[in-house]
Formats: sequence, structure tokens, C-alpha cells
Amino acid sequence: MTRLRALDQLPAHVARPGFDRDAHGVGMVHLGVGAFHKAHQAVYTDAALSAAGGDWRILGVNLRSTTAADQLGPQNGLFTVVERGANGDRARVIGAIERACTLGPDRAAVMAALVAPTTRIVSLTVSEKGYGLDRSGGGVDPAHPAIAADLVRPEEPVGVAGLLVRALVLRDAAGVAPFAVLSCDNLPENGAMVRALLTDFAARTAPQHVDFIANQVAFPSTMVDRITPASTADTLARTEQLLGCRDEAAVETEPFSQWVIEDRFPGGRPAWDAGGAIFTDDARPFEAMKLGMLNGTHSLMAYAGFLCGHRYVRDVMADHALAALVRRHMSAAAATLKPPTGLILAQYAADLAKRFANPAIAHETYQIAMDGSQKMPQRIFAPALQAMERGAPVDSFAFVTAAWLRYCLGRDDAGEPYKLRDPLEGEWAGTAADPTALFERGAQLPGVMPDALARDDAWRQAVIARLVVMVRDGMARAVHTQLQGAF
Ligand code: CS2
Repeated sequence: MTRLRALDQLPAHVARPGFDRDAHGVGMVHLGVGAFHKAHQAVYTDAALSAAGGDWRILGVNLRSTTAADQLGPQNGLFTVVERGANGDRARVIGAIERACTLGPDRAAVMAALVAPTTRIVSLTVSEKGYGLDRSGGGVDPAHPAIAADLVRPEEPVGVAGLLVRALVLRDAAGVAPFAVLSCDNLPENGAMVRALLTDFAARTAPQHVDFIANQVAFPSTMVDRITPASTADTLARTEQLLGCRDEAAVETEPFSQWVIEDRFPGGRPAWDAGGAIFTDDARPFEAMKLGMLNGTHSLMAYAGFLCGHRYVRDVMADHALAALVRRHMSAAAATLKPPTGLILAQYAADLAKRFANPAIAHETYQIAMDGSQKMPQRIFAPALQAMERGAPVDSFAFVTAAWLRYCLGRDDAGEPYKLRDPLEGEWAGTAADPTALFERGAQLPGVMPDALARDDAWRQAVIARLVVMVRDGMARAVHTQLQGAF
């Protein structure tokens, strides 16, 4: 089967870039070229290039994985996004990525792009755990493997903070204006977070450049949203049918997409609004809404759903008891929020329920369950604290917390073991299936459960009561007890 490589080989029904790829230079470097970047920022950038042009193509960089480079290399950077929804499947080939490479073998090219004056934005999707953040104090976690390595050898960085600081130091020394840093991960105030990270890393390795990084680099915060499961053999087979050729880099995603961005780009930016992006002065209300209502509910579906034997999110939505808890959780999260201007939270919740139930999207609960220790703080604990401060009920947050702790035992209700896939996986080794011990272990993980929750008696009792039923009678029983309000 021929491989995707050029646009003129595509059938007419496949959408394609509306710009001449060779006529546009690289203006962005993106760290973390995975399915989400390809289905989200790359699509918006493609629309921006089609509508308004500019030298805004993307150099994709992965720190360790060679997958994107291996898949996109033979395809001249082209790949397909298949949108799967009620109106069937729609394929669109994206041309915004010039090429993808891997830091190890391509270090010289990556550094050259990062210091080039033409690179005006560096965007990131490296996942919550990729940054090496100290979750309790802000700044860097010196125990994070990449941070530890880069503190010792800052001139040959292997991690996110080390690489960005190195590039900014070289720019400062050469008198080159900085690039804007755009974190596109599901972390609250992701711009401020990455600013604190880089400033702290610089204070430890290049103190004379701290001022440049803290005061001259723009760190706009952003909210990103598009449900994008990991690609599978089915994704590639489906794409092959639509394209008539083979695309090893194809991704599938839902029709919905949202991007809210703080408009602070001193060196300019692509016309992402052409693809539907919303520019704002303050992304925080959007981030809080999405983290609490979408991602928090996802975590509920992941832990409770996985342990009830549901492989996909859509199966969770077909389980009436769980679907009812999903709706309740969205309401509980909504009650902690100030709605972003122009949005109605009840409508947002109703739209989310439809998105979760999309029968064409095979989004694995096990995929979402990954890295719970990095996701729970902003998705569940922050809104739980808000609810507590307002005197609102915390029972839905306590239920998700109990489900996560139960999941961290690493075996399902039938005793089948699974891997947690969490950077703190080792902390759980040997934990007994004892509700109090599980709560204590979770409460003691560094930087995960805020003290104000961990030390609150009512919270502790609410979580432990749910764990008692989950451990003794299984997750399905706990779901019903929660639904009946019987805890
Ligand atoms: C999910 C997110 O895997 C997860 O943790 O909650 O990746 C989610 O699908 C996206 O944020 C949707 O925009």
C-alpha cells in the first residue's frame, strides 16, 4: 500500500491544507508531538496558515520518543485527522508540521531552531508529569529525573525546563528577543506555572538570566479541549479506507474542539482564530470550568468505570447508574465555578454528556486513569476545597477520591493485577487493602492532596466510608450506594 506523502495523491473528499506548504517557514517549535497536538494545535495552525498565511509552520520535537519522527518522516510531515461523529467520518490532511524530530539524535537542529530569531513561539504538550513541577511549592522538583539530570548538566539538557532555559539563556546572551512559551497541558494557570518553573530552574543554573526569563518572556495561559484517544490499528485501517493510502501517523478525534488563549505574543502569532480559537485576557475561568467539569468527570469515569469493567468512556455513559453519577459530578463541579462570560454551565454539562457518549470514539478508561497523582489535585482536590469553603456538599469529590485510591491498589475486583502507570506508582507497593491505610497513603503523597483536605475530619470520613464499600463489596455496589445517597 502506498504511503501518504503528497497532497495530489488524495481523493477529492479528503480536506487538505489551503496553503502552499513550501512557501511558509517555521515560526513555532512544539514539544510533545502526540495525538493531542496533532488533533488540536496543529489543526488550528493549519487553518491559520490557510486563512492568513505567515511563517508559522511547526517544528515538532519529542524529548525521547522517536515515534513521531519515524511516522512523519516518510510522509513529508503530512498526517490525517479523522473526525468521528454523528455525521460519519471526515478526513482532513494537515500540513502545518514541517517535520518532527527527537532531541537526542537531532540536538543540534533542535537547539538551532530554539535560538533562531524566526522562532517566536514554543508550545508544549508534555503532560502533567513532564514538567518536573514541585506541586506543593511551585518551581522545580529536584527529584524529577529530567530536572535532576539538567541541574547537573544544564548545557546539555534532556528535560522541558532545562531545554527551554538553555534556549532562552542563549537568546539573551546573543541579544535575540525571546519566544513566547505556550503550555497546552491541563494544568491550572499553565502560563504562570511554566513561568515559575523556568524562573526557578534559571535561578539554580543561570542566575544572571532570571530577570530576562521572568520579565521579558510572555507565558500566556490557555485552555485546550478535544477528546483524542490514542491511535490504534483500527484508526490506521479506517484512515487507509478514507485516503486510499497508508498513514502511520493518523489520529482520530471528536468533531468538537475548543481553544481559549490569552493573547500575549510579543513576536506575533498565527491567526488561530481562523480555526475557531477564542482570544481572551484571562483564561482562568475557562480552565477551571474545563478541569473541574470535563477532566474531573473523566477521572470519575476512569477509576469507577474501569473498576466496574467498562473499557471505554462511552460504555460508562451507557451504564445508567454511572451516567447519573457523571451528571451529578458535573453539577457539583459547576457549583464551585464562576461561569466564563457568555457560557451557561448547565448547557456545557449537557454538551459534555453528549461528547462522552459519542459511540464513534473509543476512549479507554485505562488511558485516562494514567498519572492520577498528577491529575487529581487540579481536577478533584481544588474544586473539593472550593466546595468545602462554600459549605457545599463534597460527596462527589470524596467518591472520586475513594475510587482513585481503590484503583491505586493495582488489582480489580476479581483480583486481576494491572499497572497504575503513574510516576508515584512505587509509593503504592505493598499497601494493604485497608480503607484507612489507603487514605493515609494517598494523603501522604508529596504535593498531591492539600493539607486542608487531608486534615479535615469530615473529608477523611467521607472518603474512608466510600473506600470501605469499594474494598469490601466492589465498585459496582459502591456506585449504587453513592447513587442512593446512602453513605
Ligand atoms: C483526559 C484528557 O486523559 C485524560 O486525562 O481527561 O486527556 C481529556 O480527554 C482532554 O483534556 C480533553 O480535552
